[in-house]
Amino acid sequence: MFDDLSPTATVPMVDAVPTPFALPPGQVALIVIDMQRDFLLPGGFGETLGNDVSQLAAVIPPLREVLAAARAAGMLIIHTREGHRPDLSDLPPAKHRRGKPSLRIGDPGPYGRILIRGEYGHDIVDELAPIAGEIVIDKPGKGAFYATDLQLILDSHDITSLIITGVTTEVCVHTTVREANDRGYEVLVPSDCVGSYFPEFQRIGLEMVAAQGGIFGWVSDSTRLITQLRQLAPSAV
Ligand code: C5J
Repeated sequence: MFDDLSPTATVPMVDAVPTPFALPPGQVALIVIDMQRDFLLPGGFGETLGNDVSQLAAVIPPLREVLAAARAAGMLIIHTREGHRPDLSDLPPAKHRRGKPSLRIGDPGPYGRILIRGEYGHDIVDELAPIAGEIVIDKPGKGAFYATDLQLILDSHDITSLIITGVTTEVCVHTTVREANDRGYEVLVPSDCVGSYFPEFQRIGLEMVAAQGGIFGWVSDSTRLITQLRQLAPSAV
């Protein structure tokens, strides 16, 4: 599946499909999409909708390792959380009407009001909690660029390439990958660091990213990515 390649001295190259993916030093950011308790925890909102949350929980260990390697490399790290203001003033009626009538955004859920900022369920799981210096973007939509200052933050840091991780593969990850691609960013998706409640959506979602010569971006995995992230760490120079 992956091409053999020789890393260059200055720009680590991640073994990926359809071609190796460059990690230009200082120009890559790690984006962690919506690793929130509402989506991931047993007994949470995701599970109450009938989803198998173990499919998403499997993302946590490899993503934790990628996060640690990105931190060691001094990379810009951005976490997102999908959610809305307590008064629902940023919730379009069309989005509010979606889902089961008994469990809509803003309703009381197992971990507080569903997808409402400030509630326990809206926050990021403990294993991947942001640390000081990392950016947290609260987004009202599926894409991380929509109605947020993500583009401004990336421009301010001279970022050209993104490693996009998180959940769910076919919804918020895919929307963000597509938004980023249209804005001219090169995007890598590590396959085991994104997750879907539906195995077929996971497989097809990843295939869609790298299809047609990388129509939306590149796909690799955490092991291959971490090997090259280590080349970026100050101690490796
Ligand atoms: C969904 C997301 N699935 N973060 N949100 O509604 O993918």
